[in-house]
Amino acid sequence: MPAKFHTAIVCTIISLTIGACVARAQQPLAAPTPDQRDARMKWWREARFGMFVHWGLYSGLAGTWDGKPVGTKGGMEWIQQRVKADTDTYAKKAIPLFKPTPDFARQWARLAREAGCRYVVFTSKHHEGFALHDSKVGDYNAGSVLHRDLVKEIVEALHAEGLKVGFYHSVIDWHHDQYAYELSKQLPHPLKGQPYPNGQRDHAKYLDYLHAQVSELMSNYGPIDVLWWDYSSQDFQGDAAWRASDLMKLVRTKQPGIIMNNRLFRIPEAGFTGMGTNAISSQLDPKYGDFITPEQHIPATGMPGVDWETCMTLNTTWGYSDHDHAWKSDETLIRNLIDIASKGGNYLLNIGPKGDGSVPAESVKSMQAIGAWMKINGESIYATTASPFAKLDWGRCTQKKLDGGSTRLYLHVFDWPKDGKLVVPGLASKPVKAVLLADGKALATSVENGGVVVSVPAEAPDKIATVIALDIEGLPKITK
Ligand code: H79
Repeated sequence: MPAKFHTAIVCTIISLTIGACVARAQQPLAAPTPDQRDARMKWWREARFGMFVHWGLYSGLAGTWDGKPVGTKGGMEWIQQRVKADTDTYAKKAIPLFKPTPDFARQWARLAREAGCRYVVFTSKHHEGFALHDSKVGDYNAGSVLHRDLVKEIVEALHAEGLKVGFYHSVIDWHHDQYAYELSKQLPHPLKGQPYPNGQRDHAKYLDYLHAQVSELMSNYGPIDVLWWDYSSQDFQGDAAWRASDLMKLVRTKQPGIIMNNRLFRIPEAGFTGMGTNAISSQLDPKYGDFITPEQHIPATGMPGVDWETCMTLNTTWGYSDHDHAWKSDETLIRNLIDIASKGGNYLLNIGPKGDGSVPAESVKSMQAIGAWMKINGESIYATTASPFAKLDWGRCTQKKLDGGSTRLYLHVFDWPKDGKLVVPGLASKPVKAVLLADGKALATSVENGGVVVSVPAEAPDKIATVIALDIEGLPKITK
């Protein structure tokens, strides 16, 4: 073959290949079909209960700055912003206090499994900007500072306990010297209102860094199940703020099965009606994310057709504080989990480990109490769907379809009946059998005007929530 001709063919092949690559890179990822979405959401919809972990440099500071408590309430993961510290001052104080023990991750993983959580979402980077992985595109990360890859340690420990893994990743960044905080009036930054200390900033450079770190996180730790973005404001969101569509495309290309929340955006189509963390709308176009995230708040009703997850603290802070003692009771936590499941949502419950990675004793106790309840009653939570009843005076209900077309209703009783009769009002379906999950004993059922009645023991077997599994014929028929 003449050399010139050969070169021409090679050039054509190269340019066709490059052309195809460019064309592919510019194509938006095809929107998932409903079946594809159902397939990737399946495990998450069945899981119902996850553990959130907020852990970073703020954890060692523990809510104290210059020897004084910064407050007794509220998010101490925001301490850098609360005391208005620039990143160097903050890092100098915080880094010496961040001393992870060798086996901290195993403790988290065991606790999550013991609590009955099916997945764990932890902070790969919070607003402070310190990344827990060994990053090659910066020096403010665990690899550079501690010579450890904490993300790797955590992912391995979670997998060893059979848990699904999620990364919480903050797009807000109080460290990076090109993060142009003046572009948003609404998003927080410790230096807000002050001129940039290093002259003009080029936000595009920060975005390159953000995308590069996310690319590392999506490439180096095997399959990751959740990406939990945090967060956008109405005046700074989406493509303009984060090149969000490209970022989501990058993630999905590397992790085809991952699910992501909606917080790269803050528009009604993406599930937001305003800036409040409870300002949620029950609409979500999947191009903006897979689920919406009411924060510190349980919606009044379910949101059929929209996947949602309430995230909540055990006291009032996400990041560890020595000064926050406002712990929620076991009753509140267990009933919250039930309430959320009865509305078809997930509960992502937070622990804030200390600077050495150990979990506060109060949090261990609470998670274990939930675990003890779940051990007996877990089948009334996992893989259930929302209650068919609009309201039940004595508690909540979840349900599951059984083989053969019947339905199991899980009756979660908060207020035990005094007369030994639990009335399921308006239930017109024929009862088949009823069982107390606490001891597996069968309970008598009868049909009385206005509903099905289950005969129950005089005393509640569980003061917090006793569960009765009531099997009925067919799908639930409810008359009021
Ligand atoms: O990571 C956690 C919070 O730090 C983060 N999202 C959860 C999962 C978050 N960032 N901003 N917001 C939540 C909304 C703003 C909440 C605020 Fe506050 C209430 C800002 C000031 C009062 C909570 C308490 C954060 C700082 C103090």
